[in-house]
Amino acid sequence: MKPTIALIGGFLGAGKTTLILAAAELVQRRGANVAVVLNDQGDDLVDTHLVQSHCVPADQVSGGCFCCRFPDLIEALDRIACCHPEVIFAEAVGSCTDIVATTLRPLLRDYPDRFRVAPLTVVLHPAAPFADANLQFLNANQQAEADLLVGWAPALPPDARRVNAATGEGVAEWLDEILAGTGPVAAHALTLDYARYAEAEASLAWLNARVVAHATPAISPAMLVGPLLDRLSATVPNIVHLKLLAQCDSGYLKAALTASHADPVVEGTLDASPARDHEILINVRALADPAELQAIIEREFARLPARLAWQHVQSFRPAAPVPYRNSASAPR
Ligand SMILES: Nc1nc2c(ncn2[C@@H]2O[C@H](COP(=O)(O)OP(=O)(O)OP(=O)(O)O)[C@@H](O)[C@H]2O)c(=O)[nH]1
Ligand SMILES: [Mg+2]
Repeated sequence: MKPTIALIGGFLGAGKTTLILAAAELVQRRGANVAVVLNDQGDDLVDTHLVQSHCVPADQVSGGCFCCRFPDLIEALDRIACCHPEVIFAEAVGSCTDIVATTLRPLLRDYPDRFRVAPLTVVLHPAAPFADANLQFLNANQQAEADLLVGWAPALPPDARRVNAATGEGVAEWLDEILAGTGPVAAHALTLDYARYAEAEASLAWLNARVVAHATPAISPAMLVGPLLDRLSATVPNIVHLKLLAQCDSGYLKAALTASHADPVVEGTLDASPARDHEILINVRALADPAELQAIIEREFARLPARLAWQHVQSFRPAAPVPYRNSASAPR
């Protein structure tokens, strides 16, 4: 049987991964195989490691969004086929839009024998609409192309349904609907000004890094990164979404900040015992200068009670999006 690809869009920090994890667990409980393909402008994705730590097979498309890296998406789907998934959730980059024209319709048109395609679900960010014009441009276009709008904020627009992955409310009903194959798919293609789109994405600084921390004496992940998160919340300007994953032999800890000066939301093995060696992944999206952002991150990490080895760090503004395909073009 052909696997169903369910694309999940929505703004940075809206709750895409959280919803996918809740839905993936439900699919597994129903006895079916599930897999996830993540997507980012950079490498070393917190989300990919988080999904794998929940025992869900995951692959990723990095270095650009699904639209610009469409062949990489197909390759990721080829690789993940070895897990025989019946359902594949694909999480779009949180700054990405025009997914219907550049990803969903090409999948429908060019791969009808390989995949079923579910309606495009867009998760509403609880803080939207945004005061910042660039963020709101991206957010508004993402919402405009949704087949289904879901959200978990206390107040939702009339055309959105309540789906709260944290409590489970509405998740099974939403999953049944997107897997039923009865609703419209890729029904709302945008007419998008790509110069404006590029400008809006480039207002963001994007930092992905992987650091190995060796602590003497040994320290628990919570004790290692707790104070770091407080300092990052206080010093990183205009955070849009900051994600951090600290892993060691005794467990992992994942933390998220969806605004500067906010309290981090933490999950994982909160009582993991002390360890000497920790691997820390950090992904930050902020309205900031990339060089300044990197300097702040390196300065705050340097205060950790551990010897650090930076494995990889990249800090940049997303490049102008150039879709590989769109619904009007002939296959290349
Ligand atoms: N109560 C509640 N909180 C949620 C829900 N979904 C997400 N959150 C919160 O929002 C934060 C961000 O969620 P993610 O799932 O990482 O958001 P995302 O859209 O995948 O973010 P990016 O991948 O960075 O674009 C989480 O750390 C949670 O605190 C939800 O359904 N209910
Ligand atoms: Mg995510």
